[in-house]
Amino acid sequence: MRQMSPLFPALDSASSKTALRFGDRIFSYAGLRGTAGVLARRLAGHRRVAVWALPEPETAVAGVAALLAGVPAVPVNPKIGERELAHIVADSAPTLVLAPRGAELPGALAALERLDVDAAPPAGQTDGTDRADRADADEERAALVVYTSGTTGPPKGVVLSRRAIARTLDALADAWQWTADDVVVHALPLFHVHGLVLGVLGPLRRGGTAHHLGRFSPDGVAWALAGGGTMLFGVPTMYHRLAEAAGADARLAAAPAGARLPVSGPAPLPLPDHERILAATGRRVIERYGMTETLMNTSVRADMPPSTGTVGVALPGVEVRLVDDAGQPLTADDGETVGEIQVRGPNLFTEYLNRPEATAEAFDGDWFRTGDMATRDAAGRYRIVGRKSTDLIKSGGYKIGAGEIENALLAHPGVAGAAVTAAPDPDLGERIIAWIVPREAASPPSAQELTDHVAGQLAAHKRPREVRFLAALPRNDMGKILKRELV
Ligand code: MCA
Ligand code: AMP
Repeated sequence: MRQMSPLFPALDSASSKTALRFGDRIFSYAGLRGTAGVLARRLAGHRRVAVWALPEPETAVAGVAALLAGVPAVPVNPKIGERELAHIVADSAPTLVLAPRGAELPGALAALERLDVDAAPPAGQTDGTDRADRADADEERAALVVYTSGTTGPPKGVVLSRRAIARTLDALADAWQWTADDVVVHALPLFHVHGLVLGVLGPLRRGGTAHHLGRFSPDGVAWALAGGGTMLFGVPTMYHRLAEAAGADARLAAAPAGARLPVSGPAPLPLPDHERILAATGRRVIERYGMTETLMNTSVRADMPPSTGTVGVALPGVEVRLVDDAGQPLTADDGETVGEIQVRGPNLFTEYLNRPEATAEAFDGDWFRTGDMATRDAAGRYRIVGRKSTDLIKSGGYKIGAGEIENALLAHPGVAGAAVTAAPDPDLGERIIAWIVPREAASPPSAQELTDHVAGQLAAHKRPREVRFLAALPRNDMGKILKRELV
């Protein structure tokens, strides 16, 4: 067993410095240590805990408590649909659910033992003797199980170790010159790596501050950056909306001037948005590239020349290579030769929960196959040009498997055939399009009904934004749907 130093050394300091800020609710390091420490003691002995991941400080407290206790946490999207929730609960088999006091839970979670997360520790329960971290924590121990969409079937649980989290955050600290003085502003969902690991655990590991806005709005971002925010984390849709708003309102444009580093991922930020933000705010957005399975692989560094349009260079400790169709490493660094990105390093996940075959398939030896296609230039910078699979859709910064939506649509009684594709979208990056063959041509279900059906079964962000009806889907001789002919 390899032990590691505490994940959050600053918790030990028990200082009055602000660790977390959610709207008006502020937690100092001392307060967080007390609250999370009390909770951590009550998690002992649990196999895995589900966390009802509302964009509230209780989610951060629950996550920190689980890490302190060494019990893996499964963050759950609070807007999740029934079918997806049933899958996640059955697959991850949590023995407990953590939720803010008073929050209502859907059936599959309500059936579990529940522990309310209080914003403040009950009086008298913090004796100050809790260390901020278990001294015996094994760095390979699972810390989080984060569900991510594949191209087919239900989401897979990605098991992330304490080591992967610590190493990725430390590599980012190096690339972004991220310190205890930084205040990270964001409004990201807390059931994915971006919002939870980078946006909450990241500032806590540095001993800095996470400022969550609860909900994204250009005004909210401008206000938080004018009030001391130094870094901004967002998905491209958020930067697009900021660019639009800043163009129309000089006050908004001036606000981010104090923020030294706006960071974007996990989808490409179009050049016009880069340029509009630079022109309006004088700040250059940098991009980083990661995946749930790999955490962060590459980034534009704070100390390198402008590299707009690239996702920067390999992070310290991460090995990145491009391979050709035959899986042979490419040596070209001409900025033109395209290969699949494979990565190796301490940032990688441990396994897909309960899916040994899927885990094995994801690797070429100890290299993880990302499925992302890219070029590399002489400066070692990667430019992502697309994905290997057309069945992976990136909308609003969420990775969404076409197959999962098709299965949900096919479960609707009015649907005889379904195919899901993506179309470019100026706001969402890609927009989900459902192609439907109705069971009764004369009385097809309405587009709204199908949209609501998907949102109810899966999650609102997986709903089609457009529904198109057809008499038949184009198929090849093998019966496989020819999506190329649809788009
Ligand atoms: C609409 N809504 C519905 C329906 N239609 N609800 C039920 N049924 C319907 N038919 C509701 C939604 O629930 C939501 O409610 C509201 O309408 C808007 O929906 P949404 O699609 O969420 O809004 P949007 O405007 O399209 O969202 C844009 C967004 C969002 C804010 C940018 O896409 C977002 O938060 N993206 C972040 C994704 C992210 O963090 N990705 C990182 C994961 P309400 O009004 O209550 O909200 S990837 C990752 O972690 C990797 C490792 C990485 O590299 O970072
Ligand atoms: P997810 O597993 O949901 O975290 O999505 C990871 C995927 O997002 C990667 O495999 C890439 O396809 C994509 N991605 C992440 N960051 C970027 C970026 N900066 N530019 C383009 N694509 C990105």
